[in-house]
Amino acid sequence: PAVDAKILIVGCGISGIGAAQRLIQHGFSNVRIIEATSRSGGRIKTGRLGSNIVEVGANWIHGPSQENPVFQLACHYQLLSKESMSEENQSADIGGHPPFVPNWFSSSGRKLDPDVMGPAVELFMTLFEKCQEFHASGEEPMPTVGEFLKREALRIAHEEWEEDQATKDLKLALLSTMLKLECCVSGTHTMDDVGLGAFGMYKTLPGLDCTFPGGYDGLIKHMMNELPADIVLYNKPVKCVHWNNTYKQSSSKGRTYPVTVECVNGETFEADHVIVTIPLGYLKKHQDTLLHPPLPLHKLHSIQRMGFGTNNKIFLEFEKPFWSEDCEVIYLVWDDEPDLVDVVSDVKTAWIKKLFGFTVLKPMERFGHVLCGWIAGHESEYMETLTEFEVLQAVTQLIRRFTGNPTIAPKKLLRSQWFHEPYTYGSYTYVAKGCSGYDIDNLAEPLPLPGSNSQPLQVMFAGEATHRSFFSTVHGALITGWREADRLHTHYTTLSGQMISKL
Ligand code: 6YU
Repeated sequence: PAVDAKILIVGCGISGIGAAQRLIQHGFSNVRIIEATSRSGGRIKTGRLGSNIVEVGANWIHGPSQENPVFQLACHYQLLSKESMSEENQSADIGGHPPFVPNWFSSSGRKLDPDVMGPAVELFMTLFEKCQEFHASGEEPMPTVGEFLKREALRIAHEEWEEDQATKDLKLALLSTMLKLECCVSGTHTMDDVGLGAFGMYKTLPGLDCTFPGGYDGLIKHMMNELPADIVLYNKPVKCVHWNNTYKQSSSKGRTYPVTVECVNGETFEADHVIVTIPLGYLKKHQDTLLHPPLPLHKLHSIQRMGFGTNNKIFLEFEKPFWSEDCEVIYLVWDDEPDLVDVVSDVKTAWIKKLFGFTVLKPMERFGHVLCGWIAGHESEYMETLTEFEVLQAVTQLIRRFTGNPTIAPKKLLRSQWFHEPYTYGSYTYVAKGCSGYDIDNLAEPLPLPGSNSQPLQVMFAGEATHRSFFSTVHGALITGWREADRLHTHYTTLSGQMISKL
């Protein structure tokens, strides 16, 4: 390979770090990462709630088993518990939905009966799995996941449920809660925005989802330690990537480079190749100015079509638990929602109704009594505009109402604000209504397009949004970084092969 090729990576999230690591392994020595913020890790962001380590961004290794490169690295760096690494955990195939032990509370302040609620959850899961099958079968009975789930759930409830109306309504209200949960999983405002036919493109890997006891950022630290110390230029937001020799620099001496990266502060960096790992949320916002010449139309359209939504967390610490000892997830069921809704009618007054419930941070010996509330969509984006105190008040009121206990008061709160992160603009990618795998391929396609006479692979694209089946995950992002590094390696190996054969 031409080890002196000058390569710039924009963004120091896991995909950018992965790309740098792989390029260096391939023998490229002229590699730099340009990062807008003062830290590496991007959407992997470990924070603190008092003395507790909490994940503001990515939470789990989804599908921790041998095929998952994040799991492999985490094992290599010894960052996981023995239990997470056990054969038993690796072989558990749970289709992306960990079997959490639930507690259900209703808005009238009652704890709900698991025997009554359980079958409603099972129905939801069965329908949800059905949604994932349409991709392979090629049919799409409805345009979106939300519409399909609602139609089928209401039909089955009407035809098969035999309880009294009040119990039926409560079970349907639980399905509204489940829809709100799926909004968090998919990172969307409503499941009515998620395309049904493409939904099954997302692939789950075997393994019981696990966390990093010392924080997800331990993975970032270990990976960064293996890179040259000065590889990252921090606090340098990139304004524009000029390609095809369109940036004329008076100071250019010696050889010329096809690409110039221009930062917001006016600094410029020249390169043979640039790997852009910027999140889709940022690309959507700056799609017209981030590249010069601008992105080709089909790429722009795919950026517009793909979905990128917000999912936020609200961590709360309590003196003592109001949930049962074995409880792993708390569902909040609104009595007045039997019509399967996953959006609120008035965001300003009712945003809190979008919070589906809480996961319990375990083990208790380490965390004490800490819950993580989950909220997606426009309601979540509105929550970000409120003060921490206002959020605390709203959540306290909510918990008091659902438990019927007017004295419960969280001790501490920490929430994420991913929509207001200027270099992310949301949480992660979903396949919106009308999207297909081709949109993801378009996003990942390097510039210039095939058939052009100019120098190939000037601008390349990595990041979670560019992986067909693992979008929205850390392992997906990592694989795309490696993919682009390998693409350059293959390019130069082929080139040198051609030169040798000419000699
Ligand atoms: C996972 C999980 N997880 C929760 C929440 C969030 C995410 N994910 P990065 O953004 O990291 O890096 C880009 C860098 O570029 C960044 O540093 C920027 O500052 C920089 N940059 C931007 N603009 C720039 C500019 N102009 N100039 C210079 N630099 C610039 N993933 O595996 N497990 O539990 C979760 C979760 C709240 C926000 C997650 C999870 C997603 C991952 O965090 C994310 O994909 C990667 O970190 C992205 O890395 P990257 O390098 O691409 O970008 C069936 C079905 C449905 C499908 N959905 C399945 C559900 C699975 C998703 N679950 C997620 C859930 C949680 C809870």
